[in-house]
Amino acid sequence: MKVLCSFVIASFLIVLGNGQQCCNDLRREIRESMYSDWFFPLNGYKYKLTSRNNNWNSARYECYLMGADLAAVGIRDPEVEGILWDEFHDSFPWVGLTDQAREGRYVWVDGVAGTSSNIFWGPDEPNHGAGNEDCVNILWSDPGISDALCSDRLKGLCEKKV
Ligand SMILES: [Ca+2]
Ligand SMILES: [Ca+2]
Repeated sequence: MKVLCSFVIASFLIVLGNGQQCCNDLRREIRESMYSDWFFPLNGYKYKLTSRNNNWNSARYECYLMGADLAAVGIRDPEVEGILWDEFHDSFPWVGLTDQAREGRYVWVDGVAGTSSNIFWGPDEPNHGAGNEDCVNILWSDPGISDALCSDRLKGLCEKKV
């Protein structure tokens, strides 16, 4: 199995190695992923949890210190969100979405307005289940995201361009 996987990856790299401009970014991303502790879903971004549990704002700051921000681009894409859920839901980390400025008006940390076509909530979310829940994390129990108290202490899911 390992040999087969190596063969498939090697073949893939050879195909990518034909110099086509379209493949250069992906090729670089695959190479970098081999020597990195970040997670690469091959969407042009990489992902990593913060080292400590913290409130939403402090988790975001820890991402800044790594040249990143809380995850937004990948969480807006249902396919990538599913991959990130598989990888990180055990830690149910913070992501880059909040309605702290105005209740019910969700804004992504990169400035994109949250809408029903770019927010993929988990079942029965958002529900203000513990009170005034204004910050968003990956839902532990089901694929999707959830509103939670911004003061909850969770890891942050950081996102950085490759
Ligand atoms: Ca809210
Ligand atoms: Ca909730």
